[in-house]
Amino acid sequence: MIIRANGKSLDLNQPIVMGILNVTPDSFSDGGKFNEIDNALAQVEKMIEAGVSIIDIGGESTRPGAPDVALADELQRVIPVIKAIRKKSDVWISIDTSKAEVMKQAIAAGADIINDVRALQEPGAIEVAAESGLPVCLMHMKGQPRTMQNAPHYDNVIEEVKEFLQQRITHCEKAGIHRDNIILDPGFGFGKTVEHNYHMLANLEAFHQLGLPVLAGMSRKSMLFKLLDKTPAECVAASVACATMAALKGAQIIRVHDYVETIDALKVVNKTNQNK
Ligand code: 7PJ
Repeated sequence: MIIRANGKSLDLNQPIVMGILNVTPDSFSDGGKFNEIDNALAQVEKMIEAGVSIIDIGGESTRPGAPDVALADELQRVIPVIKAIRKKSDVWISIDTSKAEVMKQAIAAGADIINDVRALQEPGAIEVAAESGLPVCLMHMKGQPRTMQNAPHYDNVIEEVKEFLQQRITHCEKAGIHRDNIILDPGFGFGKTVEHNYHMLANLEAFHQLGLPVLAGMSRKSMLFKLLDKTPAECVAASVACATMAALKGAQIIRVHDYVETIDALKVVNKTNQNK
């Protein structure tokens, strides 16, 4: 499998790393300040050097319990950063947003992938994505971030997530998004208990039945820090274990905070796979 955007192509025949860029503004700013942009550029340079394939930039916290973020705030956090990266590098950039206007401005600033935890269900999003011709990542979420962890229930989490993703694929294709431009994500931690998350990881192969690339994001999430009774930052080794398992189960894109450690682990996975 291969994805293409803006004259570039990305080979998905070996698992690649999507590195999470932290652009949360400091407490005295709404984002876009010089020192914040400088810090983002320094992080990106290190990520590229280490072998990260995609830089994921998000200005909306979708962590459990997080409040909604206003459009103006989200724009101010991400657009100057995307512009600054694009001035220096043609690295793949994904924009982690659900808002059509953020997508539009991010694309104009040089983003390559639309990564939407709401799977293009917000007003105007599917149209912007279709118009752009860019790859999109459709993620499953049950509920909304503020309340999604309040006793989520499924009769069969794998089947229900697959069913949702299949419906979104159909909607996207009807809206003019080419099937080759769709990436799927079961949405670890988004309206799922610890048990649901491990059931999805244990059965990750099931999502490949939809015939599209799979993205997995488990880095520092509650399925790890609740299990281990640690803080998210203490879950580096556990996050790498998840990335390794996801790669062994065929996930094409792994979204992580700890890119140095994850890239080492994936090199070992790839070397092993080449010796089958
Ligand atoms: C994900 C994401 C994920 C995709 C976040 C966090 C929450 N996008 N954005 N998949 N998670 N595609 O990193 O803890 O799992 S934000």
